Amino acid sequence: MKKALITGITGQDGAYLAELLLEKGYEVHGIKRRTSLFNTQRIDHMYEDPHEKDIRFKLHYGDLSDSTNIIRIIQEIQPDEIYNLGAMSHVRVSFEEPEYTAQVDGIGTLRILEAVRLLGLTEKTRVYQASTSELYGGVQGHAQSETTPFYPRSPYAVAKLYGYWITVNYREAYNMFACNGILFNHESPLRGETFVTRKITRAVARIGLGLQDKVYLGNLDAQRDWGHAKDYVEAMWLILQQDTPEDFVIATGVTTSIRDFVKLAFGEIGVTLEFQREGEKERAVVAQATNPNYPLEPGKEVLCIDKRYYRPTEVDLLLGDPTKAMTKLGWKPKYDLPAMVKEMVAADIELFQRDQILERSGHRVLNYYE
Ligand code: NDP
Ligand code: GDR
Repeated sequence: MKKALITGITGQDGAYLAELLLEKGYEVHGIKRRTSLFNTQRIDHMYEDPHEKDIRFKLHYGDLSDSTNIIRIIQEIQPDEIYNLGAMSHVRVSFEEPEYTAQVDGIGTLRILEAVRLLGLTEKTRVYQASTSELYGGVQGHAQSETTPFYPRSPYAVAKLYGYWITVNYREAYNMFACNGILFNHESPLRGETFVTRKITRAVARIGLGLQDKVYLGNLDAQRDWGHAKDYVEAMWLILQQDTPEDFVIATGVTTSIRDFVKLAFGEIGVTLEFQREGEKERAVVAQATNPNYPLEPGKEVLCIDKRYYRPTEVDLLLGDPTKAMTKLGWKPKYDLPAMVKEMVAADIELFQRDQILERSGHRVLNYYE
């Protein structure tokens, strides 16, 4: 039985990847951080009582900022594959926590690679590094591929640039099977609530159900190449199953603005929007609402801009060229954007219908607008 270790197992990708590897018969180990409240909601359905025998899903306390802990865990597990998904993954927050981001996203990657080397596992253990389209940042004007030069535009992207190159360096210096997946944005109902897609689908559900008045967003002109996390974790696994270690861009090859994502998401509850601009200010109001379950009044303001969500340096457009992955890995996404938006809005409606019931029976339901 193959053993895999996943850092970031409590995150969106960690949860989908753990599911995939369990399905494939792996013993799955994950590193979770100690938090004052439980942080395992995304993986609770896979939980197995550690007191039982022969369990295939095991969690270990750990943190990418602590090398001794990383070395101990890797020594204990002797994994065949490590997926380094743990990161401070929010681009805007990285401007507020630049040093921590560098520690975890940059040096954290080194800690994993160096642990494998020190423990004499370079021939046994394959390493996947979660690299990102943010590496391209300021490179605009054409589809970004494995040969496009990088131009990071945030502390997050600069930290990930180190992670990318240290992975390439360990591959070349020590002949390790260490690979970068340069993944473009990927989303799902498990996406963190403060990333723009999930923030929008949550808001659509809540506004439709009468639980929220409007949503505040930042730059609506940015364009992203959005795929589904379920498709993308499959690519991670494929990257580590090849005969030779290589880096791959994983993307859909289609880019969409935030504004168009908003329109698609509101479309899911039968609401058409009119975007209005007055000088620098932009807002969106309901033009038409056709679904009687979500009876929003025409003219109701549902979206405003808050400059707080702008970034000191923005990445205006990301568009990936997944030709290499499609040809060499045989990878092909199953979801397109409309199908993914449909799934995300439906999941948030289900989630907030539960909140509606709780609210109606007198419970206070928390809402985060960030
Ligand atoms: P999430 O933010 O959902 O998950 C991040 C994970 O990292 C969580 O499990 C988090 O733990 C963990 N983590 C954070 N800090 C530390 C730390 N100091 N030590 C150990 N673990 C830590 O991210 P995604 O699942 O979306 O992304 C997975 C990886 O892929 C990340 O590295 C991200 O940067 C990268 N990536 C993501 C893309 C995307 O579009 N989703 C695109 C390209 C790359 P906790 O739950 O406790 O917070
Ligand atoms: P990104 O994702 O920065 O691409 O990083 P995010 O969803 O945060 O932003 C995408 C774009 O939307 C614009 N935007 C807003 N963003 C947020 N979060 N909140 C808002 O209110 C808002 N309004 C507009 C942003 O300016 C940006 O242009 C994600 C993360 O998963 C990274 O870890 C990963 O590496 C990259 O994708 C690929």
